[in-house]
Amino acid sequence: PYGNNSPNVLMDDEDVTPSFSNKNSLLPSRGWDDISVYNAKKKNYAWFQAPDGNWELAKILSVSGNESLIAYSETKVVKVQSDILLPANPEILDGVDDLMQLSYLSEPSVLYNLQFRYDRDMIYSKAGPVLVAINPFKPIPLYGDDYIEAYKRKKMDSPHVYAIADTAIREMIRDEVNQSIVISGESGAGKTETAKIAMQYLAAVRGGSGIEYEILKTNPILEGFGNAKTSRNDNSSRFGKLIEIHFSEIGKISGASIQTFLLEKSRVVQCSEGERSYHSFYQLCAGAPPSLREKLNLKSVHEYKYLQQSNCYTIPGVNDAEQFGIVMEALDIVHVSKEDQENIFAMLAAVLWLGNVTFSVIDNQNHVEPVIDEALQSVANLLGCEAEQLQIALSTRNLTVGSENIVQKLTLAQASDSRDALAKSIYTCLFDWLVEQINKSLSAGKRRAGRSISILDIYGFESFDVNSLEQFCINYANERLQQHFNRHLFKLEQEEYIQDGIDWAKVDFEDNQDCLSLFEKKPLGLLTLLDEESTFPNATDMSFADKLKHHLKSNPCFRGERGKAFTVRHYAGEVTYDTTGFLEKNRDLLHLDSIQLLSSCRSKLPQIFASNMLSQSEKPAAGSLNKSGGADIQKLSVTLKFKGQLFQLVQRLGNTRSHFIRCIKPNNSHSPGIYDQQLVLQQLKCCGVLEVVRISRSGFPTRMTHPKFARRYGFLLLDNVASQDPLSVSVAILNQFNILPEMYQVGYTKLFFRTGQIGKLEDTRNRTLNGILRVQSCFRGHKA
Ligand code: AD9
Ligand code: MG
Repeated sequence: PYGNNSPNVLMDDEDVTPSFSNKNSLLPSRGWDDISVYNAKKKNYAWFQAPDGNWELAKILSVSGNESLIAYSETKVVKVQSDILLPANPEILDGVDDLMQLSYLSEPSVLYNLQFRYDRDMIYSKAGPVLVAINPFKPIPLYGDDYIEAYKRKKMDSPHVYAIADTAIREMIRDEVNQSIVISGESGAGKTETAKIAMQYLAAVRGGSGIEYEILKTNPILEGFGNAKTSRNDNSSRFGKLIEIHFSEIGKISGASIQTFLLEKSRVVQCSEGERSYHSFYQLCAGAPPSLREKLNLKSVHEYKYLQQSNCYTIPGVNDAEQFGIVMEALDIVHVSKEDQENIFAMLAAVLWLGNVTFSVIDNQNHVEPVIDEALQSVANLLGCEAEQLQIALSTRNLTVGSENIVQKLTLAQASDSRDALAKSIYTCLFDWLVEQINKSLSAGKRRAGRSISILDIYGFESFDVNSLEQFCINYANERLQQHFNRHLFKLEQEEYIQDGIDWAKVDFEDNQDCLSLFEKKPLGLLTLLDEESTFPNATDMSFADKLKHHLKSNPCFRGERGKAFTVRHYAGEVTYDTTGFLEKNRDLLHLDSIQLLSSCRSKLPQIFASNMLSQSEKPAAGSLNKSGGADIQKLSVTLKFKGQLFQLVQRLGNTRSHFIRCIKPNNSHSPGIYDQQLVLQQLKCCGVLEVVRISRSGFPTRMTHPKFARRYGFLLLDNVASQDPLSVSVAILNQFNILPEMYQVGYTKLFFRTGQIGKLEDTRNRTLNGILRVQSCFRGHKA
């Protein structure tokens, strides 16, 4: 019963209390305070932004006029303007599962709540419909069969990747709608691990035919060929990935298909100090058995120039030789034949040996010719061509001028470029071909009858000291995905209101359409201008930058900078791009001579690569001359191809119900237990978590079912209510506490409150409870 001051209510904390068992041990330590004082009046606490930028929970010692005297960080006492303080949430809300349950959704409250949980290894939290995952940088015991079983049987409901995957399965089956799990976050935040955890859940719960095992085995292969050690992550994915997992009509996994985005090409031929090239090279060199070593004329990693330049050959805690075995086994499982595996390894070795090809000057015009040595000979053997053929392809260009065929010699710089371009092309073609083989295996003989769940693991927003075309593409992709995110969540919010019969007052929300238009507008958008400039043979990065400044100067999302740079105002913050290398990277040319070389090789893969490249080309090569005076294959430019992929991706996601996971990296030192507020805050902004909070705050963020509300606050009622039904009790409470009509809405099943309203009720509830406790202890004292 409600409204009869029953002390039973004291026990009834289920709805807003954090879901951990031993609550006392979890009380935060506030240093200057003992717990009883802390419990008594949380109201006297507020958030204060200390001079170092960090938010501190401050105790308000006194207030006079609009100034407050506050104490924070154990020893510091200062006088501040009261209006810079932000209200702190009632203690009952410390560590809630879902940030939306917080009465005050300010930045410090959100940060504190996430930290409170993180410190207790509760790395998953919800922000409304979004799952926030903070990288623990250590193994945590939250995974495996027991947990999978618990989530499957709904015995656990605390936020988890498993819960998201489970919801996706249920909704796919119940509503017959395809689902997607969109994972984002910055490098090292845990996207790839999270994607694997989701895949494991789907496989465990919906497997059976054995295909799920194949699907899981694609991970070591793609990571081997597409991941590398960077300064920010020892296992950094250098490509974006969408895996669509198919389900049969009876809801079992029946196959999958993988799409990859924009593999970082440049890493094949250059990487910075302390980083590594793709794992596959090191794995091969460390793990190849003697017969294979001999066949490929394989040396140790230290012998290859492409691998030498970064001065980093190993990763602490990683055994490349062992990994090689794992990748080989996985290749077996996805039905890549032993022969093809050997072909793959031959291409890796060819790339490594290409890096060792050197040139000697042959005339006084600085023209060069490759030295015929072990390196050149090895490349020729591995590709299946003659050394002379390779020599010619690397040092000359064939031009057709009119009806005449002219052979032009290359300078050292031109020849080195053409060598590196060949190495990069071989590697990216190999990667694409491998993905194609995997897809064949995962879809072999299967009809696509049922439904699907797609998992997207794609690079998050990037902003470095120097940002180039890669960041330009990545950030553009993030703008697109952010729009999908906004629109999707906004729609979900709207649906919840409508379902509960709430008047859908238009909630104001900010879109990022302006920034997207800056990229996509025709003819005067960043992408079109870049493509246009890329087709002019005489254009330079400077002329491109000038063009942007000329045409886009009045766009509010754009700012021209000194020299060759420009700044874009992204939803996640401003990024300044340096156009150096933009045009060349965007053109991504490979000389026709190199393609012809590959197509004339005896080995299988080079021939396939050449024909794939030719079929991708947009225009016939003849007549298009580049700076080095050669004929090039004019492929679809990098950005145009990427834009096409991205449109298709967003369209595909648009046809699914999306579930979002935002991964957060709590520190830059990859260490467990360190929570860097500024870093976390920056990411919460970038991945739109604060925006979700904001969208919801502009509506009615706090929701509680009628019975829960009645149970929780009913005992505070002064008058008995005629009817004991939860709705009547709830309305009586609202009246008694003078909650203004514009501050809440009564839905069919829930009450919806504006920010801060529950806080008032909680305060009264706490005061009353403390009063009751004091009376009780007094009473016990008397008895004794
Ligand atoms: V990148 O953009 O591909 O550079 P990701 O994919 O976001 O990046 P990744 O999943 O590779 O990051 O995680 C980085 C490292 O964090 C992993 O290698 C693990 O050591 C660590 N990690 C991430 N998630 C977990 C986890 N749930 N439990 C334990 C984790 N460790
Ligand atoms: Mg990754």
